[in-house]
Amino acid sequence: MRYEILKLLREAGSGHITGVDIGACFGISRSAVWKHIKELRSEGYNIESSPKKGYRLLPGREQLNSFEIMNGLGTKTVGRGVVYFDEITSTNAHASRLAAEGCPEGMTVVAGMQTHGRGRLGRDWESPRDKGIYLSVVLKPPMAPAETPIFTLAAAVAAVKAIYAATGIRTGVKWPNDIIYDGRKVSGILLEMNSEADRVNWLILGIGINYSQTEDDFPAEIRDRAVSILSASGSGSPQRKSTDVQPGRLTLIRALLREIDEIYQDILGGNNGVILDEWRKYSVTLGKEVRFSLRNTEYTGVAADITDSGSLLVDCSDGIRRELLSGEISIRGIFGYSD
Ligand code: BT5
Repeated sequence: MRYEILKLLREAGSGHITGVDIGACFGISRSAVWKHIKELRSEGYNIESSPKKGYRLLPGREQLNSFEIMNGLGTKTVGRGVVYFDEITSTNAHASRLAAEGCPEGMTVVAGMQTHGRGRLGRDWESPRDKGIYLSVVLKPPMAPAETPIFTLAAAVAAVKAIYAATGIRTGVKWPNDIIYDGRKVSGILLEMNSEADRVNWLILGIGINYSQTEDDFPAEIRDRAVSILSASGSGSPQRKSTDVQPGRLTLIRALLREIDEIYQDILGGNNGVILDEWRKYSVTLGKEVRFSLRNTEYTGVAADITDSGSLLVDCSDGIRRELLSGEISIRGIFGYSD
């Protein structure tokens, strides 16, 4: 209810609305209106009250909550339901629980911090309070498990586009799940799946974006390989449009949900080719010298292309073209691989 009142105040712009009028809109008493106003204020909304004129919403700090994320989002699937937590273990873990309980497709979990943010293969994702974006989306595509790797690449494309749309910063994708700015990781993607042998039950698409960390906010082990949006935008880099004002996390989250939604509709419509082409466009991987290990053997080669299913093709120095379905690569010049 309080967010309905907020909506009304927002629609009134710089005008006032009396408690009586608000109460009449929702069939509640003036004192009930006052209770909701107090709650909104305690959340951080700047609401002026004048005995004669009523209430008025004044500009204030950006608020992150399910209402702000969903309001007027205009997506078909993603973010149709949003739950927001100030703190959670892991948005992916919570989204999995919601999916197991039968939540609708598109349900999105967003958090202000994660105590056990997950990376791939049991690794951690550093998720300090209010300094990053931590979100997970439940998807239920009608497809086989083998077709799902495209989702990691699709999410990477969505993240690059959303970061550019919201901040003007140009990032790139490192196969399979890293978003890179200036050789450092600004965002990572974690795709988790629950499936039968031949059918996906649900996917959890988790995205973490470093938003406002300074170098000191990152643990020493990753300080030289991690970067945040704000430190990137402060660098005066030519990779940034010069006219943009600093957006908040809310703008970026909404841009991200819209991009994921759009790309999800592409996947459902069988338009993987569009996604793969965009991925190629944003790639910092293709054409580069890469190193990887396969069944305990180290290889080097040149990343040649990605396949329709999202595997990486590498022309190895022994003359053989190898296909990587998943896993890890090092790219010369990124994350300290320089030998
Ligand atoms: C990833 O794993 O990059 C996937 C990260 C996904 C995080 C999101 S946040 C919302 C959702 N809920 C979750 O619980 N997770 C998802 P991986 O490729 O395995 O990279 C992990 C490695 O990146 C770590 O071992 C560190 O070396 C490094 N790392 C950890 N935190 C980082 C950060 N904040 N920024 C940059 N690098 C980081």
